[in-house]
Amino acid sequence: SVWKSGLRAVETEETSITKSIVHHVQTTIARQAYNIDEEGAYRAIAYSVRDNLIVNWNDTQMLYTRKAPKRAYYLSLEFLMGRTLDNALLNLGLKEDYQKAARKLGFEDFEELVESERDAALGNGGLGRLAACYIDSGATCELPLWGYGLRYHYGMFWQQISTDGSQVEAPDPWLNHANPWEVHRPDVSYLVRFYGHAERIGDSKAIWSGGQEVMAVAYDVPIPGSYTRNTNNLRLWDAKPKRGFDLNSFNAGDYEKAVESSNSAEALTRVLYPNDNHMVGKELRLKQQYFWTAASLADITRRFKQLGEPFSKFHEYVAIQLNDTHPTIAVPELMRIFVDEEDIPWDQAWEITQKVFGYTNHTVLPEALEKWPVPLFQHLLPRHLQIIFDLNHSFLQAVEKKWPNDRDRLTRMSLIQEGFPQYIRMAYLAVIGSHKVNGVAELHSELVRTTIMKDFVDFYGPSKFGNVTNGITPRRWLDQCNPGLSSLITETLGGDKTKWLKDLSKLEGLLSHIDDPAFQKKWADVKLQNKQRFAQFIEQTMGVKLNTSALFDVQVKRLHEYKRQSLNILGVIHRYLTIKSLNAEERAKVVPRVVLFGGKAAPGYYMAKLVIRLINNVAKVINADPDLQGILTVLFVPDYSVSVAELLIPASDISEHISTAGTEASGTSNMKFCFEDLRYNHQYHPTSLEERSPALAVVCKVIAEGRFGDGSIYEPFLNTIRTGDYYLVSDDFDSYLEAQKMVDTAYQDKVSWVKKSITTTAKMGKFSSDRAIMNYAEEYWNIEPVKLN
Ligand code: 26W
Repeated sequence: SVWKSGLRAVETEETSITKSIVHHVQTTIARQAYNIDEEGAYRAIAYSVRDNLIVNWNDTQMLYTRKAPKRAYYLSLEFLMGRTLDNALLNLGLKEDYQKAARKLGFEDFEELVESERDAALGNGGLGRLAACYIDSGATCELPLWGYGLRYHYGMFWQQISTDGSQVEAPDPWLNHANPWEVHRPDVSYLVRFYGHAERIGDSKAIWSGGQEVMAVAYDVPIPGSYTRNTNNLRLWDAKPKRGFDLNSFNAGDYEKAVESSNSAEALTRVLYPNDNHMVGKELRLKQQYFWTAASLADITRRFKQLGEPFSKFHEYVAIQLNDTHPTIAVPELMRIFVDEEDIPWDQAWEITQKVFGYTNHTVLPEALEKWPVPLFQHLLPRHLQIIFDLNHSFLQAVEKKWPNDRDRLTRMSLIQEGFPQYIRMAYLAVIGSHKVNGVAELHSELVRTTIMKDFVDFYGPSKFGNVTNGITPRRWLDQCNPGLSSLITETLGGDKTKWLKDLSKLEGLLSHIDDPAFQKKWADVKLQNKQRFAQFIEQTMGVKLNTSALFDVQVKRLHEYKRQSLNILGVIHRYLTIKSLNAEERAKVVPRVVLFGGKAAPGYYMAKLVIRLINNVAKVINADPDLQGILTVLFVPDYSVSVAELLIPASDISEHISTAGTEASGTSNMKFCFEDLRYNHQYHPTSLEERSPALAVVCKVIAEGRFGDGSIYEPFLNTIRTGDYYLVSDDFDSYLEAQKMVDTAYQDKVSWVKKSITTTAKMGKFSSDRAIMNYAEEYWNIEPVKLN
């Protein structure tokens, strides 16, 4: 087979793979090989694969230590990894061998074993999944790149749908099952301080003492590259009380209080905050941010010190990327380490700090921009507040020098938003602390430059503000989740999968086959098989049968008003009413559709949850109506996750990206579907709904009248459209329906549809996260590949 020779694995030969699995059955999970269920088999296989990863991980880290190249660190509060086994096997090129070994042990259906793994759902949506794609690409491109995050004991909540159609949240205790993919490192630990007091000594230094200390302990997750031995590290921090429990309280005879204090330390990494694109100012969230950032910087500086180089060279060995503003406290924290702990003069410390950090902005929505109240900072991080005020002072002096007597500008640009209380603007702190700021798509980066950061572009000049268009990993999102398409591509492009999988621009080679009817047929067959695979999953989990010759129309993403799932479901109701008004003969001509929704709403987001409820109740009515059988089916797929996406996306014909113009920073699932955005120009009309869109007025009336259950439930939602209509649903409704008609027409021409599909895939090369990560490496981090042989 393709690529065994490069692997200095513990066991690679088929017989030794079997041996290694049996070994883990008998020792690691302590069972008998003849008496093992699927979950046990999965775990034994996982431990066997992990042995290979760890050998490669060790060799990679030794190489990095020996060569001492500049390294980059990706600080992200979220890593939405999904499952690991299948991905690791494919990256190692060992999937077939393990499949055979599993068969020998009596497990015929390998996919079933793979599916007994739980998702690592340590992220909300786009930002977290992007981080996961980027560390895959970092390893594949052989870059010395580590991720730093938090080891949440509860990942993204489990979404259930109650009988009335509403979202109900349940916890996701994913670590209750053993996690073979992490390595606990009790020897890698740091104390992180909170509260206490900061006492200035001299004009820039201070001593911060007292308060609470919490222990950060490392858990390492090996990240294998694809068809390379390079294996990088994702280091996740877990919180532990400084000593098992508070000894003072214990000695004072207060056992309960002692245990309580240990509880409060562990609460730090208890749960992922389930808010996406919406800032909620919880103290515990700020504690998470500082805990993770401080531990990561302590680890990074300790590694730097082992090089024996002076701190004046820190930025020649270290680049740190801030994934949104969540880790921005790293800026004053690095200053604190330099100035207070390493005795570096303030100005020099600031120069180095700015060279180290880069900041990526992922949203321009005002409600998502992080601002923390000054009193909270004063209480929790008194030394950092001093540093921020000092930085702000000299920054505003520089602004004043450039634009004398421009008070408005000073107010606008200050790190501190005035008021009662004052707030710290984290995005501004990230900008002044970084050498480079970027948005995540051309249009988004332009909006960053011309709107939220305009004053800063004027101050620093435009070269500080760049763009890195997001990307997705073709390993997970093509090869792994769509094996049928992957094989077809490989056979069409000359038989070596690694060629296109590691250089996605090679997909353009498909275009020369686009007129070949045999190729078109195979392409369409793959889609049909993917629809059948998905339909089977839906029948098993939801008991609904899907018409696999229908057009599969998908909108999967977090529920948010700006993303306008509302526009979609209102359009579905319009379609339903239209079909109902047709006679049988006309109905037979309608292009059949399966409309699929998926996504979670933040638990406190009332309007988003109301839209979920509406979608489910519309689905109930439509799916139960015999007139619509096989013509229109609507489903809300519960608990949308990475693993559900892997089944659903390959089955789709179109994907809807219908957010209000300028609100979606990039979108990355659009790349997974390879279908274009539908974007329009909007205008605000202060006129009645009937005037703006008679068609929408009818739809709203039907909802209000109770066609989908008690209409009064939906009044608050209907009112957002009738009055104000901030998200311009009524402005776009008619042209949205027009676009949907065009889709129906286009779908009827099967050959041209398949050709569109082939073209879309062929031109996806740019959207590989390999291209994106190399862009960061070259233009933002100045790091180079270090290949392990
Ligand atoms: C503080 C609360 C909070 C939490 C998460 C604010 C903002 C966020 C994220 C930055 C939101 C997010 O995931 N943004 C998405 O980032 C993706 C990756 O760049 C983009 O593709 C999406 O368009 C953007 O919404």
